[in-house]
Amino acid sequence: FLVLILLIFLLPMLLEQLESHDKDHTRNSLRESNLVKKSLDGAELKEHPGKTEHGPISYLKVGTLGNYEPYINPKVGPGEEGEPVVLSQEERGEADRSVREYGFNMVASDKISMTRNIPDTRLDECRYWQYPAKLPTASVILVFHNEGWSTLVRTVHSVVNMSPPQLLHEVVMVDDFSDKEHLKGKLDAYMKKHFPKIVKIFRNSERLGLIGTRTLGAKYATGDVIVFLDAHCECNRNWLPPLLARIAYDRTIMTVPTIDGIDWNNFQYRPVYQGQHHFRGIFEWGFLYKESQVPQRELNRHQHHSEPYRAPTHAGGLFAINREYFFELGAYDPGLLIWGGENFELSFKIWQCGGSIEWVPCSRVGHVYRNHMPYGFGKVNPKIPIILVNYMRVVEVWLDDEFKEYFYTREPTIKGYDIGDITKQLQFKREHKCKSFKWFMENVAYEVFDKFPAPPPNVAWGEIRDTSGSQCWDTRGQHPGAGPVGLSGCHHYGGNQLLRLNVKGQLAVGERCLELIGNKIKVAVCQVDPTGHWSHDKESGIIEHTQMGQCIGKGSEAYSLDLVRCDRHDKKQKWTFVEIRSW
Ligand code: LR7
Ligand code: MN
Repeated sequence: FLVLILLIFLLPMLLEQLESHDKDHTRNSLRESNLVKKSLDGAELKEHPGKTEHGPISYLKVGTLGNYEPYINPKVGPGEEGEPVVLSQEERGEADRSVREYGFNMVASDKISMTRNIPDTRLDECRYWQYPAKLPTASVILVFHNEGWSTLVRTVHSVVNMSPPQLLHEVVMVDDFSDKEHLKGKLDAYMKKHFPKIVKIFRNSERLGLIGTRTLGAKYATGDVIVFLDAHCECNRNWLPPLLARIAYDRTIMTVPTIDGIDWNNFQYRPVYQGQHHFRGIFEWGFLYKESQVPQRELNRHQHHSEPYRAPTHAGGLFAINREYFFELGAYDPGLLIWGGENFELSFKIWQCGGSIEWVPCSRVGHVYRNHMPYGFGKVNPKIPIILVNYMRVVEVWLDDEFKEYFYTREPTIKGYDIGDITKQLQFKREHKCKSFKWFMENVAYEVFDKFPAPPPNVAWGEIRDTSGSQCWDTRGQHPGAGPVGLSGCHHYGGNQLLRLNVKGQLAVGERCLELIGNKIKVAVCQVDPTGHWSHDKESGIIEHTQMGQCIGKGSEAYSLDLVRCDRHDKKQKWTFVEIRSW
């Protein structure tokens, strides 16, 4: 009887083995697109015999197709199959509190199994790719600062469950000086119990920020490839081999998975996109990260829709890179602080110094986008956002002079700021004979100018103050098309009160422009052809909408701005641009 039971259990695996020998010869070299032409019915792949009740994964389909397809038992429970979690009315209060503390709803997350199933969001094609059985090993690095318990722990489970064991060298967790109790002894004990061999925990003795902590994690790691993930991710089917395969082919390729969304409130797992169009990472001239459809010029290089494609940059958090290559590049610039801009630094460095970045459609990982950022950055100079300082370091090292100006036109307040020593970075660039930013723009990021043309030089910028000097134009954080721009007390911090008028007559705030809609000034998406209708007369102070032949004056209602008949002597129409450089 026992033998019979055993046989029932083992039979599928034996069959699998036979099948794998049979199909081995179809494995192509990596150099060519290695999609299996022989039709393998999708259903055949999905249908696994031998369901067991022993947890989510009953057996692993490794080596057969070179496509790691863990058999996943269907489960029922909150959040299973990536469905949204529904909370009761009584749970709302605690849920809201957790959102304030973590930027996501931990009450919802806590209800979900650590090993929940998520939908396979890959393109159908992805199931037919062959990956070599021998690939470099991966150290998955998770840095974290005051993360919630279940989101962090679920990330670890999902990495371990969804990675072929022979390829997952270790999971390196680096605690960036968290002060939450659950991230101390409890975390150590949990990992020791569940993943005694594979998970290693390190702790910073001071807050280094995510950038410095990632570099440290890379130093602790001993696998061939380092794979960074945020500490609130869920890996999807066969996420790892496609990332490693390209690095195995060329160690100077950095690979980026396709990032699906996980809702911060109900933890629903949503594919970022499905079907026809691929997207890739670009930027505008203030270095806000953007994604846009992959241009035809890149698509022309490919045979198959699900092939990895080149991208100028990436969001920052989730990527794989050969560990030694990462250090040959000097890791991240150690002068970058806490958060932001590191994605551009690494991307420009890689591309300009001979490497490349590829986005991999067949590798999918879910990321919980926060509702808000729950942690502070500390104070370097309270008046200057750390991110701007980081951007400026990247700009000063990697951009050519003409492109640097685009950045300073867009972010005039930072120009001239002392960003510290960048001689090491510049020396690296020289010694490695890295290519110019112009080369990068022409050969890699060539669609950027179509979307974000060079910003015309500013004729005036700063706060726009009234005659009393205490009231300033303020977008009040309005989104395009929403409520009107008005006045509020001048705060001298820039942000929503920092306006720029350029030679083309555009009046801009950050990446947005101000347009007259009806008779109100509203925030709008800037036109790609950078022309506008605004002018400012320094002497009289009038701001005119030249097309309408009318001016902007203090409105009838308090703190409002109205379109009025131009009068050079009207105090209500007298505006002064006051530049702010406050360090
Ligand atoms: O001081 C800190 N120390 C840390 O260790 C601050 C954060 N962290 C940890 C944190 O716990 C998390 O694990 O660093 C990781 C990233 O921080 P998040 O999740 O708060 O950042 P984010 O997802 O809002 O922001 C994106 O941009 C960052 C800064 O440039 C990083 O590159 C993030 O990794 C990046 N996230 C992604 O790319 C995920 C996908 C899409 C987006 C946006
Ligand atoms: Mn994140």
